[in-house]
Amino acid sequence: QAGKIQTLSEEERAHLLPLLRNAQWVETVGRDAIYKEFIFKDFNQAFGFMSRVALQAEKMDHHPEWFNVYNKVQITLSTHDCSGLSQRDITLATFIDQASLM
Ligand code: H2B
Repeated sequence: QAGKIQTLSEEERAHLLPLLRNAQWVETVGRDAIYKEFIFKDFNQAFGFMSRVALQAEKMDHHPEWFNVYNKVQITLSTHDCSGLSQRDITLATFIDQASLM
């Protein structure tokens, strides 16, 4: 219905999930979410990346679940408002991949 965020349809998943997999995002087991691990040169690079993602997440009002140790950042994306994967996760994943290359 209009105005309410929806999980991705089967058709959208069939199209999008292979693209995400190519970009090293994987579907999580037991939960409708996607996951990716990023490795940087050092903590400074990792935290610079996290800062770029944080500003965009706040702009989108869509926030990652993430875990950082030194140069490693593990990210899970899912939409709490619909208890699953939505277009917002795809949009944020695309931004995150770009931000990881800067
Ligand atoms: N982030 C994520 N990942 N999923 C959400 O459903 C979500 C969010 N909802 N950030 C937003 C905030 C909502 O709780 C606020 C009230 O707009």
